[in-house]
Amino acid sequence: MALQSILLLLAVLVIGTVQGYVAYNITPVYRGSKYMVSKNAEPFDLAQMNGRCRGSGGYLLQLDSFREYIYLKSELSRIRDHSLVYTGITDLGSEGHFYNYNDKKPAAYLKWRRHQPDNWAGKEHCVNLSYYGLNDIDCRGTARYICEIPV
Ligand SMILES: [Ca+2]
Ligand SMILES: [Ca+2]
Repeated sequence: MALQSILLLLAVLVIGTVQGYVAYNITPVYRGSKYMVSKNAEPFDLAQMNGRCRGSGGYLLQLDSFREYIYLKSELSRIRDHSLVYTGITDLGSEGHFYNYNDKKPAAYLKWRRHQPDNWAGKEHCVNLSYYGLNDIDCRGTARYICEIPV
């Protein structure tokens, strides 16, 4: 029994360190979607992270309404996560016109933080979500991200 326990522990450790393994906080289902917030900060890449979300049947977060924004705020608060998470909203290639990376449709709802978006230094084309709202930010930052999974 002890040996089995040790083997199980080893298996968990090995699987946990395999490249590409990502741990998520997963929210309850809300209005037809659940949300997965990655637990670890890492260098962000729009295509790569959206690909991971797609691998789970979803896409990087698209905000559709004030209610969805309020729900996500409360969930981030519940999992004690007040830091920044990248969304799938971007204005890459169309400065000032924000759209969803996954489906390329215009962003349906944008709840900006005060004084944002500012396209600071002319290089902020991704969007992160915090408790205080959205902010445009450099796509090459290091942070976590949030997937939306229709269920
Ligand atoms: Ca921009
Ligand atoms: Ca900004």
